[in-house]
Amino acid sequence: MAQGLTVRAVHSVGVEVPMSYVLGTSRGALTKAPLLLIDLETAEGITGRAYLWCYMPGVMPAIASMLDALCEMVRGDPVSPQALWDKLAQRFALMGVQGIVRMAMAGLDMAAWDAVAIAAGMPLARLTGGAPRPVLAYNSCGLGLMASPEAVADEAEKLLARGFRAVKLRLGYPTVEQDRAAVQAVRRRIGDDVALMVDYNQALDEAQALARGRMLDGERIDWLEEPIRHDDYAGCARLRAALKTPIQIGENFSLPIAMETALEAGAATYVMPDLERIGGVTGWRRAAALAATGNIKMSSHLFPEVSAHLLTATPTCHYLEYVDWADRIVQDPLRIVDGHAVVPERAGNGLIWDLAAVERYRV
Ligand code: SMN
Ligand code: MG
Repeated sequence: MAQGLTVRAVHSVGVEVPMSYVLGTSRGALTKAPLLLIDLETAEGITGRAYLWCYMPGVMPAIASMLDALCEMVRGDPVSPQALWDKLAQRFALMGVQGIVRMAMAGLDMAAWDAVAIAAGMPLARLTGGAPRPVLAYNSCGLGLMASPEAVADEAEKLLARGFRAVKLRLGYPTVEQDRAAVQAVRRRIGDDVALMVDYNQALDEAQALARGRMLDGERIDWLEEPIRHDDYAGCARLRAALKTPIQIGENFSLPIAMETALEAGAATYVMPDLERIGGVTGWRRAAALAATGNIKMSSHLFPEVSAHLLTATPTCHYLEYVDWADRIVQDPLRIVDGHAVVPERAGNGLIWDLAAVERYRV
C-alpha cells in the first residue's frame, strides 16, 4: 500500500567523475562528468534520488543553492510531482522557469518520482505505465572529434562491446571532407549492420548544414542531430524537407512547450528530450504524449538510468542514449545486454549512491 509522503529536506553533492572516453564535441571536449547528486528526504523516511548533469563544475554550487531555495518553498508539502512542479512554476513565473531554475526543478521532480515509486514498491517504469523490459540503446560514450579517422574507427569498434548495434559519431570538423572521412572510416570498421547516427551540436549555419547533409545522404546515416542552432525550427524544417537523412533534435527543448512548437514547425523527424531540460519525469510524460500524437519516434538524451524506465512507457519509443558517466558513483550501474538496457526490477529508478565513490569524486 503506497504511503503518502511529505518533503522534509533536499541534499545535494557535486562530484566530478572521470569519463571512460574523452568526448570531443564541436563545442569543446569533455573529460569529466560534473554530476550533482540529489537526495530528497521525506518525513516518512523514504529518500528519492536523482542526478543532474551540470556541463561545467563551476555551476554546481549555483544549482545546489537553487535546490536549497526550492526546498524551502515546498518543505512539508506532499510529494506529488505535478503539484510540486505547478507550485514552483507559479513561484518562479516572474523570473522564468529557465536555465538552472528549470534544471533544479527537474532534478527535484525526478527525485520526487523516485520517492513515490519506492513508496509504491514499484520500478519507475511500472509506476508510469510501462514495465521493465530490454530497451534498445546506442552507445554514446565516445566517438568525439579526434585527430584521425582511424582513431575514431578504433573507438567505434570498442563501443560495439556488450552487443551494441548502434553508435553516434560527433561531427563538425573544419571541412566537409574531414566529416566524410570520419563517417567512412567508422562505417568500414563497424560494417553495414550497425546503425550510425551523427551529431553536430549546432555547429553549422543552414547553408553548411545543407552541404554536409547532402554528403551524409549518401552515407546511410540513421539521423542527423542538431545540425544548426537548436531553436531555429524553420531552418530545421527546411533541412528536413531538403535532405533524405532524418533530422533529430530535442536535447535542448526547454519544457514540453518548446517541443510542441518544434513539432508544429515540422522541425524534427525524430525527437530526443533531455530529462533536465524537458522538466523531469513530469515534463517527459507530456513530451511523450506530444510525440505519440504526432507519431514521432522519441529517444532520450543522457540520464540513461531514469530514461530507460520512461522509454518503456513512451508510445513512440525509439532509442536510449547510453552513457556510462554515472557508473562509478552508483551501486548498480545500468546493465547492457545484447545492446539493450536492462531496466531494474527494484522499486524506484534504481539509483543508489556508492558513498565511498561519492567521497572520492566529491568537489
Ligand atoms: C552531448 C551534449 C552534451 C553533453 C554530452 C553529450 C551530445 C549528445 O549532444 O547528444 O550526446
Ligand atoms: Mg546531441
